Amino acid sequence: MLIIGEKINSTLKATAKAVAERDETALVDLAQRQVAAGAGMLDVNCGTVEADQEPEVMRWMVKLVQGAVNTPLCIDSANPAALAAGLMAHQGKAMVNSISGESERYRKVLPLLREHGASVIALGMDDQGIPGDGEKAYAVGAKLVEDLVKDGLSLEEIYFDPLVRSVATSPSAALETLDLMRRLGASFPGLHFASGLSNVSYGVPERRHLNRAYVVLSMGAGLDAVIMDPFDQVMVQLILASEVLLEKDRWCLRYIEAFNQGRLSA
Ligand code: THG
Repeated sequence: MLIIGEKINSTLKATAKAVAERDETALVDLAQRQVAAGAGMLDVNCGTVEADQEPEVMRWMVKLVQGAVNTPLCIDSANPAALAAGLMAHQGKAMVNSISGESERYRKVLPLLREHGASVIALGMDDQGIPGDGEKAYAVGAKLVEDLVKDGLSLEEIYFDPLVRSVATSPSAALETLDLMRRLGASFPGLHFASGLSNVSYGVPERRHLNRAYVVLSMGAGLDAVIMDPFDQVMVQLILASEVLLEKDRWCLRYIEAFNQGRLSA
């Protein structure tokens, strides 16, 4: 499971402050602590700065974070110019968050992926928005994956995000997402799946329990990347345990490594 740490995102108040003040110490600390907590990749998003400054701030953040940790970055922006600046500054194979089946987004992001050899999170939506029913969601997802492969990406470079809705307003939302991942995974062997957790539990108290159960169930359906708070060590422990049970961590090697680092207690 690829844990993509979500904390270097200026929608978070503390991160917005660090970005606004160009506080390198605070951002380096956030990067290093997320990696120590189990993140294998870090999302970098500075979407709250002025649009005309976003490319320059993204370039600065990518260089700063890559100078502090060895993990690759997930360059996250709604602004293609900021994605381009981040990719230009990035060393090694980056991930882009995100492309989708929306025609303008697709047209603007695809060339960046090809130029920089980046992998990508592909959001399961198109010009009609997020599909409302399972059949439509499969059709939109399959078309997006087929288009990306036709346009030169390999299945291994695509992380499909099924965009789970909240169970508070859609009781079948989690089940539909699991079904979508199973179906797309069967149709496209090698395709990866990524998900954020901010939506599934929206509007429900003590969200962390739902988020943790959702990740475990999703791993059973093929989820292999998650954008999450790595400081939720219970979540990290459940992920490590699920990898053993799903034979993704044969002989418990990573589980025991985490134990030896003292990361399985408490
Ligand atoms: N899929 C993809 N990208 C995504 C998401 C996704 N990017 C955004 C989001 N979902 C993942 N990133 C975050 C970053 C921070 C928080 C949640 C998700 C967060 N928010 C606080 C909270 O929920 O309590 C509120 C802000 C604050 O504390 O200041 O922690 O699904 N492809």
